[in-house]
This record gives sequence, structure tokens and C-alpha cells, in this order.
Amino acid sequence: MTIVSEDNAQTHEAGPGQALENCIVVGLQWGDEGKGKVVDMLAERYDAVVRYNGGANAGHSVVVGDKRYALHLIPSGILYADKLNVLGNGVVIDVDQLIKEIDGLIDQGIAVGTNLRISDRAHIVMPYHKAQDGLVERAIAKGSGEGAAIGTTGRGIGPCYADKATRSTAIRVCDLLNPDVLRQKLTQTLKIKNTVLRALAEHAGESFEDFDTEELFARAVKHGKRLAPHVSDTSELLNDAITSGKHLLFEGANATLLDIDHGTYPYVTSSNCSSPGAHTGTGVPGHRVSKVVGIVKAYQTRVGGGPMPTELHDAQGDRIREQGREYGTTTGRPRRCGWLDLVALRYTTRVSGATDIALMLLDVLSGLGDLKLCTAYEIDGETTGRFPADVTKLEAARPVFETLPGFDEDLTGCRAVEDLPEAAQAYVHRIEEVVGVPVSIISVGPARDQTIWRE
Ligand code: 2SA
Ligand code: MG
Repeated sequence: MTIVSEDNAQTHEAGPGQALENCIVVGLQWGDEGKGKVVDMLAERYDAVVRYNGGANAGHSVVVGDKRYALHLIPSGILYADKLNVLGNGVVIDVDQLIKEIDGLIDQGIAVGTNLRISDRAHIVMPYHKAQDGLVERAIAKGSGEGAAIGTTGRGIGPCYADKATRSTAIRVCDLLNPDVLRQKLTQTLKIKNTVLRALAEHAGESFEDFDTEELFARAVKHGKRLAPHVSDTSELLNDAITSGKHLLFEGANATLLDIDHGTYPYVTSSNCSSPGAHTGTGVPGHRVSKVVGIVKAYQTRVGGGPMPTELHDAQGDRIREQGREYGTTTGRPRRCGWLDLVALRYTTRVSGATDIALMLLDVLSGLGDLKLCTAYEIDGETTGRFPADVTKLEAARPVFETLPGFDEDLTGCRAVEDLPEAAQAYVHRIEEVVGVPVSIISVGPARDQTIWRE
């Protein structure tokens, strides 16, 4: 969640991007690290904010003055008058949700026109994807128990990416603009979808009504007309922008531990959330982007299923949840909370190639007593610093903690590292030492000015 001050045009004297480089902002845990605030602050210096992965399973609220904007798909750069906002080819687009966001912004006086560009190659989340998402989860839970389900956001993300990989059952943005192709694809796809979904519904003990081709076709054509003014070859647009000296900020949705390849598979989302996804997900090659700001919460949280070695099941965990207001923006689910996991962080820093860390929500740790940092795992009697691929090993992992003195002071007024209590400074230094990357931004509250820039 990002809370911005009333003065949305306020400038910052310091911070990453002094010598402006194209930059990826990416979560290094399981999401909800506070990317929204960092993107919002950095966006000011950039010409464009670019989404490269995921769909409406991401989200943050942006508060400007007395107005609140709930954004799931549109980058928060839309709140600045002069920024380009791009949904790259790697994003999966729920058009109803997107139109809702566009209309919501327009209603509140925000202009949405050529400042929003959508890749013609992005895939469309269809209503049957959302139906399938829920049905698969319920069918699995019914067969094998609640714990076996992934615990998805129900936004149709997995089924949409699955169809992208299947190819013959996928609809892209460019198809919405070509009614002949669209009709043929929808007819072919719905024959398969209705058969599969009916069987799934039967398995889950639910009733099912076929999706109607004509109805979905009419709806998709309408969507195509609505989106048409925003659609383009965004890879060309972005590469040309770089060539002409403009600077791009890539906004990763979800986070590195939820990456389909590098995350805690199968308890992941279905896109490449880690920073390399910015290249495939936009068509901007790696050598054109040199900075990666990894967003890290000062502790660990997770929503949905899957292993979380440092999870706290006690009053301490509840305390972190309440102090950090750890409830999901998209689904409102309470987040699982625990101590910062540096084994996982070393791994995600490597995979996403973070050049800097932004340490968020440090203020939340105040008054918790001694603080713990997980620096190794004990798995099957062996101590390791490696983050395992096998989810059963991660489930078996017992965290090896280092204990550091805590602090009781309120950090929300700190504006420089020297303002932080010694124990908080030591905590930050220890993270840098173990992970090997500088913590160049420290956040001590939701407001823009509650930020320490260390450059
Ligand atoms: P899905 O719906 O297929 O992507 O769900 C698969 C798993 O991924 C988890 N997941 C998330 N976990 C935390 N935050 C998420 N989104 C953030 C939000 C957005 C962000 O605020 O809602 O930080 O960018 C998110 N999206 C998916 C999900 O719980 C399943 O475990
Ligand atoms: Mg979030």
C-alpha cells in the first residue's frame, strides 16, 4: 500500500536514480513488500512506468490527498500527468477490471488517454479463466484437503498463463481487434473449456453452465473497441523511448519467491515475477536496464499456501500482523508473519540481481523485544545456507536464528540513518553483511517523507 502526501508533485533531493538508469523494482519475498511506495516515489524521476508480469492478482491503494485509488493493473505512474504507463506483453489483462480502473480514474479527474499503452501481444484473462481458477482449487481441496490447494487470488491468472503456453486456447489483445480471428478462436476454445470445466465442476460437486460463444464474442469485441486507442507494439515504443534518452521504471508485480521458475514451486504464481521477467515481459533486452531495486520487508510475510520456514504461530506473529496491518489488498486475507529470512533473501537477491535493497516497514519491529534473523536452515540434520528447490525440503527446514537486540523507539520520525536507534542500525547492517547488497532506502512509515535515502 502506498500513502502519498497531498503534494504529489513534491521533489526528492536524493535517492537512487541520481544518474538516472533504467530500473526494475522487484519484490524479493512473497509480495506486499511495499513496492507501491517505492515505485510511486521513484516514478517522479522516470518517463514511464512499465508492468511486465501478472495481472489483477497484484494491487495497491494509492492515496493522494483525500482520494483513494485502488489499482490492480494500471501502473501508479498514471497519477502523474506526464508519465507514460505501459502494460507489457507479459501481463495478463482482465479487461473488465482494466475498464473499471480506467473509469474510476477518469471519474476522479485523472486523464487516461495516450498515457496508457497496452501491448498488442498481452494475453486476455477471460471469464472462464476465473471460473477454472476457483474450480481447480476447490476440486483439489475436495480431493486432497485444504492444504493441497495453492490458495490463489481467484483472478484467473494460472489458467490464463496455462492457455498462453497451450497456444491453441489463448486470446491476445490483438485478437480483440480482429473479429474474424476472435470468433474462430473463441469457438474452438469454448468447446474445450466447457468440456473441461463441466468435468471439474462435477468433481468439485458443483453445478456448471456452459459459457456461451456469442455472448463472450460480443463482449470481447466491445472490449477491443474500448482498448483500441491504447494498444500498440509496446516493445517498439519502449526501445525507441530508451534510444531517445527517456528513462523507464519497470514495476514487478507479486515477487521473486512467487516466480513460476525461481519461486517456491508449486506455491507460486504463474508469471516470471523476478527481474529477468522484465525483459521477456516487455521486449526490452537486459543490457538496456542496469539498476534493480529489490524491495524487502523488515520481516517476512506470505499469503496463500506453501512453506515459510520463519513463520511465527504465536503472539509475536500476531503482534507483527497487527503492527504491520498485514492483511491483503487484493483479497483481504490475513498474512502469515514471521522473522526475516536471509537464506531466502540471499537467493532472491541473486536471482533478481538486486543492485540495491529498499528495506520497508522497519518501524513495525519497534517494541517486539529481541529481533531474530534467519541465517541458515537445518534440513534433515544438516545446516545449509542454500534455498532448496524441493518444497518438501523447505517444509522440513528449521530456521537457524541469530538474535539481535530490539528497540522500543518510534522510528516514524527518523529521516537519516543516524536518527535510528543503534539496535535498528545494527539490524540493517547485519542484513547488508549477510546479503552483500547495500540497503540504500529505508522506509519507516507509509508517507513519502517517512523515508531514509542513503546515497
Ligand atoms: P495466483 O492468484 O495464481 O497468482 O496465486 C498464486 C499464489 O501467489 C500468491 N499471490 C500473492 N501473494 C502476495 N501478494 C500478491 N499480490 C499483491 C497484493 C500485489 C503485489 O497486494 O495483492 O504485492 O504486487 C499475490 N498475488 C498472488 C497467492 O496468494 C498464491 O499463493
Ligand atoms: Mg500489495
